[in-house]
Amino acid sequence: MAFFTPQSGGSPNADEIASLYRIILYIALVIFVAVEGALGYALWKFRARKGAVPAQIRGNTRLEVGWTVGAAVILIVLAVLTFIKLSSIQNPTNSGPGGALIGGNGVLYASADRKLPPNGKTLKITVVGRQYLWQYVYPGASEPDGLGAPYAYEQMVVPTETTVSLDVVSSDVVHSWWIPELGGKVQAVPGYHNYTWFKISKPGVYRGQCANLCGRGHARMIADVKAVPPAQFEAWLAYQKQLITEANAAAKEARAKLGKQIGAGQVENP
Ligand SMILES: [Cu+2]
Repeated sequence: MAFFTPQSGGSPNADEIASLYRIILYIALVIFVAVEGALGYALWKFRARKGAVPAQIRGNTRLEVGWTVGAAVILIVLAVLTFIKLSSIQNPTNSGPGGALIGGNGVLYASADRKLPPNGKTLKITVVGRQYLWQYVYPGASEPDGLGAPYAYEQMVVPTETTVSLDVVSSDVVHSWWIPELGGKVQAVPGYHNYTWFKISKPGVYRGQCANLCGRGHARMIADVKAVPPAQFEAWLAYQKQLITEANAAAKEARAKLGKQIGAGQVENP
């Protein structure tokens, strides 16, 4: 049945989407079989026979009221089920007991601008879509204006058992963030912030790609989320910070060198 249903297994919201899909699929299957069965039976039972004159029926109020009310009841049931499931799809749950240290290590952040789990703590990552690459900006900026934050491209590394909330934005055109096993698509629209979340219990790599045709390089705009134990995540994040610090130092040195060579801002006469 997995072929007919959405991918799931990576995060609770994706599992809820898949189970809602299944409930609707099974109800629809029962209706489909009943309707097609009745149609087939009527075709066979009342097929044309020589000399037979079919019954001439003009309407059946009870039957017509019956299938109108029946269809309405089915729709109401589906709508109620959907709204019941919707909250567990949209609202994040708390991090698990084995998640990245609950309070104290500086990677869990409260936030006022998105849906939060009951305890208010999530690891907040900004997902920036651009032609043709996904960038992930982590908390931990070294400067107040947000500069110096650790970041990564294409592969997002996250701690297991930790509620991760994503702030999805775009720096050029509309892209769509989608890792099927971790939940539904989220559009990255210039000038807007869209939010989603996931919580991965099994370490591993969850693959996806941009799901919105965004230009010539769209097919190459792949993404994956690598879930690792929290300790490994901390080490990875520290290493990213170190790389940025080193690159900044090297850039400063190179600038100083260039400045000495021809004198800063000077241009030779033609
Ligand atoms: Cu794209």
